[in-house]
Amino acid sequence: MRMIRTAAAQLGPIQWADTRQAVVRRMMDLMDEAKAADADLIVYPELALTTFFPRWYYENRADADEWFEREMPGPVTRALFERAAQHGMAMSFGFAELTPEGRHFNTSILVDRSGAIVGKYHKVHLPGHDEYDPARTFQHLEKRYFETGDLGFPVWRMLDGIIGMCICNDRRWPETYRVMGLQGVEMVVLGFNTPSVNSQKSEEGLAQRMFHHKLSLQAGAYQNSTWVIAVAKAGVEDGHHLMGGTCIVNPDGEIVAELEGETDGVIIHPCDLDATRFGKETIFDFQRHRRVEHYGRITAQTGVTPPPD
Ligand code: ING
Repeated sequence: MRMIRTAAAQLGPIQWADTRQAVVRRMMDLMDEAKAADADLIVYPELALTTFFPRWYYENRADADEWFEREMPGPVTRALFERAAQHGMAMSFGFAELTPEGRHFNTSILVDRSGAIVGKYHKVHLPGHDEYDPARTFQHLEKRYFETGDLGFPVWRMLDGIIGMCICNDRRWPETYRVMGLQGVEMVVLGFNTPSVNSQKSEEGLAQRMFHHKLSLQAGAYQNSTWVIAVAKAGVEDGHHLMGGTCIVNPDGEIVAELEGETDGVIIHPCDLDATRFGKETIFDFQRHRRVEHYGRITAQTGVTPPPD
């Protein structure tokens, strides 16, 4: 058995006015709670250090740079890395990254037990729009503030297994899991900030959102025989409601742990990486069963090409 005692550490709302220092203190409290339960790895949400600022429109995009981190660890987050190293706990969290070259990404990192950053991911599937859209009940401007991820979907050997990352909207796209599945991924960790209502379809509320969220996680886990750890930033941020749904999904696609509520909280589950073996060696033995000669459209075209009339 290759066991990773995994902590999914949900954050409740982060208001515009909340400082990064206050958020890091909350993250450290959750880390201490996870340590008390002997967790080996702690997973935090997407954009864990700030409010979900892409809901706000900035005429001048540079004005949104206040929400970005220019170094990681930086002056405020260093305490979190030090606490993780003290605990000997690996961690993953998301943040807005402004690189020295001036590039903007919705980023997540993978940090080993010594506090060293061993992996970085830049969000590929950016939902929403890049100009102000008056037709929407609220804005979702990730395409305005972030570039499309440029690192693909890498995986890393860590904690005696193969671990990959994705971020929020990525979880809705089967390609995300499959590209990592084709690298042998045994655990996918992800954070999300998901509005509880659809800004373009007001009748689509929380129940439907939660159904699609879990459907996406469970399918990705099952179809690639991998663990999936999904962690919410939840609750009402300056009047905007983000849904919860933090959960741990096993390689059979079953939700084995779920955190109720929309506040700071942590759930722990012993994830046996060897539980991925049966699926990878039987029904989803890609080498034996996949027929790539028929999959050309998946990478040859972006949009839909319907049949001739
Ligand atoms: N948030 C949402 C998500 O993918 C969204 C945006 C919600 C898109 C529901 C489509 C449907 O969970 C982020 N941050 O991607």
